[in-house]
This record gives sequence, structure tokens and C-alpha cells, in this order.
Amino acid sequence: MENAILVGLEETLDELRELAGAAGARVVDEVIQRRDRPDPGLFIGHGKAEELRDDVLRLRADLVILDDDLSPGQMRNLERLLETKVVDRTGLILDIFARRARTREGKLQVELAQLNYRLSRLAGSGDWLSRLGGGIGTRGPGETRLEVDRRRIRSRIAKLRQDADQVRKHRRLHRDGRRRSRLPVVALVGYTNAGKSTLFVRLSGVSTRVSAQVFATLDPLVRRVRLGDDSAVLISDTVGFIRKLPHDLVDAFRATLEEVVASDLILHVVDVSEPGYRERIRVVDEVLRDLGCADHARLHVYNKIDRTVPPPDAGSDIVAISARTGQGIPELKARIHESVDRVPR
Ligand SMILES: Nc1nc2c(ncn2[C@@H]2O[C@H](COP(=O)(O)OP(=O)(O)OP(=O)(O)O)[C@@H](O)[C@H]2O)c(=O)[nH]1
Ligand SMILES: [Mg+2]
Repeated sequence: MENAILVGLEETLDELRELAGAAGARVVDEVIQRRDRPDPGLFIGHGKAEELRDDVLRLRADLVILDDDLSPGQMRNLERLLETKVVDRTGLILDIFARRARTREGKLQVELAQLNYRLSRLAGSGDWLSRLGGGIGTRGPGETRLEVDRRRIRSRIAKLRQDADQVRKHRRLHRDGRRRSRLPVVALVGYTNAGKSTLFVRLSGVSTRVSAQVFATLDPLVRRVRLGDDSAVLISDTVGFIRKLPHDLVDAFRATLEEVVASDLILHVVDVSEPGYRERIRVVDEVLRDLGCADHARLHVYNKIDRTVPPPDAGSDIVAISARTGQGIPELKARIHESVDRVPR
């Protein structure tokens, strides 16, 4: 386990701590950084960087994690100054995905995202970085990849793209098959840890990976759910979103996310026991817009009301539930029924 120092804004340190834990780091210190503009050379201010270097030595930290994305140059300069490994937000999230990937499809998509990310920061950093060894930010396609030259990475990326296209075709065939079943498809989306998989289990009775950690789910699962005596839908559970979701990752996960794009109704699951839930709704809406789903029929599912008083945001597209206790589930089913009946198919 690596000893990590976190650097970020006060408001987002809780989340960064959780992400660091999910990547297997032990947090030994947290540094709050607030600047109007990042330093072009080091990203953080010079004074802050000096303090950080003392902390690294004193606490024997192996790793500094920043809650932002650094340019390759900033990363290199900071690593030289701190004499320790530096991981930025994208590197951290990619690392967690690499740990979570189980299926062939998941592994393929994560590797593609990681290689794209690495390719963009390979220039000239090779021998300095390779001395820093493995661990967080370096997991995935193999420990020697930093010595691998760009050309080999490029040809690997080309191969992975082909495989990803195959996955897409395969998924499309499956989807066409499902469409012939004439059942409407309902996609669960939401911020990571919102309770999508818990709700999926509650609705379908099929167990899946639910855990208190972020990004528990990477691969989509689809199950049939009965809504009443005479009707049923297909529900799909998929990967959670997060603030500043790495672009390479969204790109690589297109095959998976097409399940959402092809759905008839989106259930946007929100953890309303989280004080910053409104901001998280905005983040998810933004990713949905990027995916081209801005106009999909949508219901907001305010989850975890066993832990908090449901907020009074009135609105016809909100259902308050607890996926854990089952409170509000009949009402939710009725609303899904109503909504898919309205969707032209
Ligand atoms: N108190 C409470 N906890 C819940 C509820 N629903 C889910 N949880 C908990 O929230 C955590 C995350 O739940 P998941 O269902 O894995 O969340 P997810 O949205 O699938 O997360 P990712 O797959 O990581 O994106 C777990 O610890 C659940 O037990 C709820 O209604 N009430
Ligand atoms: Mg999940």
C-alpha cells in the first residue's frame, strides 16, 4: 500500500480521499490548494511545492495525488522537485478502473483509455518515471510499458480499437435481439455510489456487484423486470459517472454507454443524502448531454431517503425512494410503467 498525500480543494477532498482509498492508497496528509490560476510550470504554487516536499520527506510519502489534471510538463517538473511519484485525477480514476475491470470488454476499454492517456504524456519522461517503479497510476497494461516506444503503443491502440469495434457490433446485435422482444429498455444512470446497482437488485431480484466503494460497476447488466401483471421492461445497470470523468474513458467506454443511448427511458439515480447532490446531478446531466441523450425521457430517482429527509424539490419527474429498504419502490414501478407507455416505440 502506498502512502499518499492528497492535494485539492476543500470541497472536493472527501471525494478525493474516497478515490485514493479505492486505488489502494493510505492517505497520510491532505493539503488544501486554492489558486485562481495554476502555475504554468508546477501546477501548484512554488511555496506550496516546497512545503509539500518537506511533507513528503517527513511522512515518507510515496505518492502525491492531485485532484486536477496536469500537463505532462507540470507532472514531470513536480515529480523532479518532490522526488516522488505524482498522479493526477485522470491517472487516479484510470487506475481504479484498471483494478475493477473483470470482463474482457471492461479490460479492453480500460486499457484503451490508459494507453491514450499515457501516449499523450510519454515524450521525454521515460527514464525518469521508470525509476519510480509501479503502483498507483502505473497499473494496467504491464509494468514495462514506459519503455515501450510510441509506435508500439500506437499499434496496440489500433488493435484495441478494432476489438472495441467488435464489441460494439456484438452489443448492437444483442440490442437488436432485445428490441425484437418489444420490451422497453430502461437505463439506470447516476453519479458513482448513488445506489444504481442496489436499485437494480431491488427491481430485478438478481444479485450484482454492490459495494460501498466507488466504481463498483463497470460492465452493463440487463435484466427483465415485471411492472405489473401485464407488463415488463428491461433494466440495465451500468458504470457510474463522476466529476471530471476523464475524456479518454468516456471515449473508450462508448460500447458500454451505448446501452444508455439506446434506452427508451433513463432513470437518473441520485444520492440525496449527499450534501452536494445538486452539483452531482449537473455533472451527470453534462455527461448525458455529451453522449447525445439530452432529450431522452427521464425520471429522477431520489435515493437513500432512509438516511435523510427527502428534499422538497417538487416536480413531476422526481420519485423518492430507498433502494435499501424498498420504500417508494411500488410508486417508482408505477411511474416507469406510465413513462414507457408514453414513449413511442
Ligand atoms: N442508506 C442507504 N444506502 C444505500 C441505498 N442504496 C444504496 N446504498 C448504499 O450505497 C452504496 C453504493 O451502492 P451501489 O448500488 O453500489 O451504487 P452504484 O450507483 O451502483 O455505484 P457504482 O457502481 O460504483 O457507480 C452501497 O454501500 C449501498 O449499500 C439506500 O437506499 N439507502
Ligand atoms: Mg453499480
